[in-house]
Amino acid sequence: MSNQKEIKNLKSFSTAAERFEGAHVLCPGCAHSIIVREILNATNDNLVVSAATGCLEVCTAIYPHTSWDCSWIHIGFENASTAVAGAESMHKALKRKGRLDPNQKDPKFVAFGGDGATYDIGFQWISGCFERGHDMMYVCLDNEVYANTGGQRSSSTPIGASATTSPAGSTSYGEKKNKKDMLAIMAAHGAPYVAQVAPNKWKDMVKKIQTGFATEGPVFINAMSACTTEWKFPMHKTVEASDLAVDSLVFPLYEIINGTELNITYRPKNVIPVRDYLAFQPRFKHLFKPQYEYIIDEWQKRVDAKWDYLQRREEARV
Ligand SMILES: Cc1ncc(C[n+]2csc(CCOP(=O)(O)OP(=O)(O)O)c2C)c(N)n1
Repeated sequence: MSNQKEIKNLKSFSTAAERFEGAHVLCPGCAHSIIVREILNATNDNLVVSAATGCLEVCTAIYPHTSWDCSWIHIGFENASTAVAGAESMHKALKRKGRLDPNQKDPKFVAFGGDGATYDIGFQWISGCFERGHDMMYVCLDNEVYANTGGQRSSSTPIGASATTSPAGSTSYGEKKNKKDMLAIMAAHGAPYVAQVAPNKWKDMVKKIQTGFATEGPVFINAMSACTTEWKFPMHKTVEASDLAVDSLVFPLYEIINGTELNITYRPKNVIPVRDYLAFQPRFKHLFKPQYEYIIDEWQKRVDAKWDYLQRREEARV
């Protein structure tokens, strides 16, 4: 079982013992740091953390400084998952051989990667860890772009977004493909727990992280991480961008248990149109030209259909 922190209110949560210190050079307004703080603040357990190459890693470990007040390793772009899986296996083996203090609680093993590291380049390693059933949590900081290297598209980049390798211009509306449904793919591994979270819905997020830590076996968390630099909204509007994402249902919040039981965890009182979400982010501004309006309409239809599907899955429990 995990050593869960009691969360009374936002003030007590935000001032809880810090294991992710303020000293980092992430962009002002970057959601990565909010998400990581929320995750680390959700537990009192010892942590073994790995970070794939990406914004989080380069900005939190500039030698000789570190933002991490816990065991932490930077590993290759592709294998943050296998690094903590290896540590978890070693911990198990040492325990079995009686070489660890039996009174010491087991640590939690957590890997962080961006969407480039998760949806694309590290995917086979993550899939392997989930197939082998390691007792670990993998968190994708999903900013829908390879932010650290200048904003190239990933398979998480949504259709119509202007990214440096899929730029909008006189003959292009930007990215041509729909975002990959990573949560469905990870649930299809039969993982005991997968969930989507967003930092603005912090209570929902903490609950899911605590559920994840209390779960035995591999846990996948897809965290929406609004990127002020690549989504091009003002840096003080990260929470507003995140609110628009969850209230438009572009990024619905739900969890899937054992690959089957689906629970929707946030139902907006007033669902806002997808176009309001898009209008907030200049990476989509060209979609408002008359010739590209159809992309917004199609997007709205997809969001409606997905929401309908999620609700039917929730009722059917399959
Ligand atoms: C195998 C490999 N390919 C490419 C790179 C170069 N690289 C380093 S960080 C990065 C972008 C990371 O993007 P993402 O995983 O989405 O995380 P973000 O920076 O957006 O948080 C790239 C392409 C690398 N270090 N290793």
